[in-house]
Amino acid sequence: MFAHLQVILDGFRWLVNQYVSFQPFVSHEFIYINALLTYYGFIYKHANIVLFGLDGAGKSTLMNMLLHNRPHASRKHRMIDIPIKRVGTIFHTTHLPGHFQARRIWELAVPEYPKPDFGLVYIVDATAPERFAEAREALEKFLKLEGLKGVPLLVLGNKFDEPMAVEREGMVRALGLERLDEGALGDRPVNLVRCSAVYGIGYEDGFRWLSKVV
Ligand SMILES: Nc1nc2c(ncn2[C@@H]2O[C@H](COP(=O)(O)OP(=O)(O)OP(=O)(O)O)[C@@H](O)[C@H]2O)c(=O)[nH]1
Ligand SMILES: [Mg+2]
Repeated sequence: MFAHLQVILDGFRWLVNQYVSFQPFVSHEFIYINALLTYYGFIYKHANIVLFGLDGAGKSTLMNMLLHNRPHASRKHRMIDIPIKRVGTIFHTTHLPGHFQARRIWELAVPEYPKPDFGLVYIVDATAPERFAEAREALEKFLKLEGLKGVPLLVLGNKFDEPMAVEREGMVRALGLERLDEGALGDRPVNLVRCSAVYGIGYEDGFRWLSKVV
């Protein structure tokens, strides 16, 4: 029943989005109606996000789940401007590689100056506390970029299906995220959500939060 409603709602959304994209002129009423439809989730909001994290954190697994609903996809997907529809928002996603050498190119995914519709998703392996210091260092270095000033940051504590996964508070402390709240690395909305990319649990809440703050 719920699945049917979802299909009908998606169809209606599609129609409304077609109508909106073919509007020949923009009036005040049109902008007002647009805002209203976006607020109630009938028009997709657009946001650009960067998905990054250390090697092995679970980026590819998460992308496969988001795109194909399977943790391991046989098909390769592109890495730039991947549209992911979630919670009334189309997240145009750049998926960055995580191994040490590749981290040098992370900054290429960042605009020169901060953009209002930009967001960051940093994925951390919650079962690898021995790598939290490395994850924190890589994150702090990245957040110093001029183009990321004030940009919202969603941290996904991945693999919480594993019994040895570190609790949320432990991760917040180890990654220095309380310091972020205090504005130590620029005033930005920050949230840490635990998830399991393999089982498809938890990250939906994170994307819901992100869609509100970008
Ligand atoms: N238990 C568990 N394992 C996971 C989860 N997400 C990913 N993994 C496993 O972690 C390993 C690394 O996952 P990837 O998705 O390849 O990691 P990545 O971030 O893309 O790594 P790089 O491409 O090397 O940067 C794989 O063996 C996954 O199956 C999860 O939520 N739970
Ligand atoms: Mg990968």
